[in-house]
Amino acid sequence: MSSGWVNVDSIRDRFSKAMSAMYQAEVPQYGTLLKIVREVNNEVLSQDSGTFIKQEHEQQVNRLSVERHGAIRLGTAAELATMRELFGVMGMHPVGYYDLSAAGVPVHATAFRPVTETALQINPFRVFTSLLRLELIDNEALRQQVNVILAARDIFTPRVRELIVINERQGGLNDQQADEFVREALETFRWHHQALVSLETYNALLQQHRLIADVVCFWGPHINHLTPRTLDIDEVQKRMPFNGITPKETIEGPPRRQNPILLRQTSFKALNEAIHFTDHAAGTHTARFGEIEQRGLALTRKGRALYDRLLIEASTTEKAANLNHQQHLAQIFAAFPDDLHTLRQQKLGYFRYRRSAQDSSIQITRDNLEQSIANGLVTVEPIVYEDFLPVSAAGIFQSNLGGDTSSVNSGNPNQQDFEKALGRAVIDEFGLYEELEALSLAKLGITH
Ligand code: OOG
Ligand code: NI
Repeated sequence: MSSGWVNVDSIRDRFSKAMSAMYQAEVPQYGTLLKIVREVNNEVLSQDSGTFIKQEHEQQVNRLSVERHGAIRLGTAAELATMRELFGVMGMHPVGYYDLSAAGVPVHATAFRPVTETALQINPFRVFTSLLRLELIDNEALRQQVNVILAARDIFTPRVRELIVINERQGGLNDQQADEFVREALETFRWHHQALVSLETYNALLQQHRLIADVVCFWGPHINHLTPRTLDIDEVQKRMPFNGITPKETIEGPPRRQNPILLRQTSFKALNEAIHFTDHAAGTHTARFGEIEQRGLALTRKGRALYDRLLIEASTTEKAANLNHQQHLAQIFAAFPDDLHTLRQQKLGYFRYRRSAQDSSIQITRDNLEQSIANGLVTVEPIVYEDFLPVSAAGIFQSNLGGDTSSVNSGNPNQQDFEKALGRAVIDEFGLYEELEALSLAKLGITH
């Protein structure tokens, strides 16, 4: 007998869909972007039937149609701790630590996301969640002012706080409570035309750092973008201008490859939106934008080290047009093997192993695994990267913050502080991919 509580994956699915509907209504360009992504994905899927492996084609196409990530920026440790509980109700857990201070953005972050294979398949909704690091701002008076402003706001509705407690006590939510939870949780992510401060304070904070103004001056951490996943990011980037959307110049991440790795991303510029300030002055604020992503193979630590090294090698201070940038990247990334066999042999990425439909009487062992792959008894498929990239994330931040980096120190990670604010340690992403790979081998009967 099931407990009568709604499955957490279903709550996340409802939430992610409600969020997408809200963002489409608030930011019409996001709806246009969804349309282009759907078109391009359908074209890729119809041209290349091998895009996803056959056994799971339907499931994966379904996952693709609901897949998106979002981002929010929080002001205080207490906000982050409650956010952890809120996402926890939906089966989203903090994975990874991202330090963006190196790129001049005074935040550190984690990604709340589902972690099991089944949960990811149902709806992989993730939220990149940053916490402002006031200690990196070299202005004591400003820090105090910000603390006072932030202490006076509550970004959560009283009812969502109650539902978090009810969920904890009951061990779940019933159908009606789940719907109510989704409605109430959504309030935290909504856009507010009404600021928390006067225009004068807003301008003062803006001058210190655009990011601080965005985090501090509003009633809540408005979702600042939602990002659908495309199977061909270069094609979507090309089509954006024909649909009235201006993308940022370069695509972040690795170059286009035969076998995509990690994550490629591009965004379009934020909207300029009318704001009412507490002194009744009218002004505008630029915060919300759109983004697309293409996901590829999850890399092992060794693969990731190679990626990081090549990325540094490719970095220049010159701003290049996307085409030149991509050509330059491609040259340097020629050093990164681009066939699945080599990627696997050199242990650069994680893979999922399965028995194919053929003769099932043969026992598969560690010793005959390669042979079984060679003769088609076992199929191998890349495990998709479910996380983010700090350098790319910094590029996305800067594309809509205007690259204002003046008042910030150089790179300065502090995972311990972040975890103290969060109230737990973040989950190590590599461990999760290792588990997925090991699980697939265990299903074949290979357990060590
Ligand atoms: C978050 C930027 C990072 C990504 O996809 O890398 C991000 C932000 O601008 O708040 O969303
Ligand atoms: Ni993003």
